[in-house]
Amino acid sequence: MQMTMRWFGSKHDSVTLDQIRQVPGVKGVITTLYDTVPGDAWEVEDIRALKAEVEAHGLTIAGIESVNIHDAIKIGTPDRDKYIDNYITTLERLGQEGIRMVCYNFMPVFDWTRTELARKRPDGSTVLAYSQAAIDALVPEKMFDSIAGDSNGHVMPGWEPERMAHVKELFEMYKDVDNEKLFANLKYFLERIMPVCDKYDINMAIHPDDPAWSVFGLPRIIINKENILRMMKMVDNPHNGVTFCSGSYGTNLENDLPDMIRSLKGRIHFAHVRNLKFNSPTDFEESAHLSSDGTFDMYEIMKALYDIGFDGPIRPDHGRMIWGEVAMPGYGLYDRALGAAYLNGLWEAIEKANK
Ligand SMILES: [Mn+2]
Repeated sequence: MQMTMRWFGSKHDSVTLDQIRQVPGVKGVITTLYDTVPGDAWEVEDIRALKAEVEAHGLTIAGIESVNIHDAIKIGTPDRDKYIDNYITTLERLGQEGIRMVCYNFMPVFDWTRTELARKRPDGSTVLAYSQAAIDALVPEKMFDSIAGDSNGHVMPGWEPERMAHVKELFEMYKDVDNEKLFANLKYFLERIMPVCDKYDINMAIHPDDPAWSVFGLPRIIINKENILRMMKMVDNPHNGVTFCSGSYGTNLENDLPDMIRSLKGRIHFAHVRNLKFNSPTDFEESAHLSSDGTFDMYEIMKALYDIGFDGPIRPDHGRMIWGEVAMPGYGLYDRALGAAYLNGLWEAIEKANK
């Protein structure tokens, strides 16, 4: 595996490349062109400038998170091909710059959903949290305000104001899209992009839906083992793979994370590893990465990745906000650095125990 950290670009991130470079074992970043709009083709000069900036700081781009998918593609509207053509152009340009892993998601309207961005824990740290009861008491249009009002002035990934201004319209556009239709639209998209992925050896890594169940009645398909195996089989190409995100699949306690990892051998192209602490099956918060601070056995998760020969980029995921840091919720430097060090330690121990 290759340890990385997510970086949103110098215009948007409070964490610098120089800081990331000093985290032991981190040689690469996962980044994106944060100012692009879903559906547009990325400009060659912008990709080159991003790459040059990262490399000037002694790091490499280990992959892109994310190239977002235009709603027309997810809904399957008649003009979707235009947006898929643009997506293919972006992949081509990334491939030509040597970028081999692209993360994306296929969630309607909302990206990940949390009901609190700064829930206070007993030790004074704050974390992102989710409570189904809070969701049930909320109308979708209010969701954006609650996310935006709590984000320390940052635009949260997947919660861009331009899209969220049209939440009501988006809900209307998705009204005939059920799980089957969403699967069919995903298949259509994947079949069209696989040739360019084959040509440039680009691994597509779909991020799971978070939480792993329907929110506000919207369809959700990338939620469990059965569905991801279905997705692998419906476009059976090694470049059609997944981002294994323990914190997203883990929202559903029925998902056996190490078992899911083992069933995806050869198709996990990117890993997000973090822990959750459950207060009830429908109320959880993002804990420190350490096993004993949350609900998951992080050793078993890393061991499963080791056992399937995982060699792609991995990153610590959302961290707690600690030590007075002010940053994008989930994306401060300190707790993610602790997470990276811990995951590196687990990996070294697993590696040596297996020699
Ligand atoms: Mn994730």
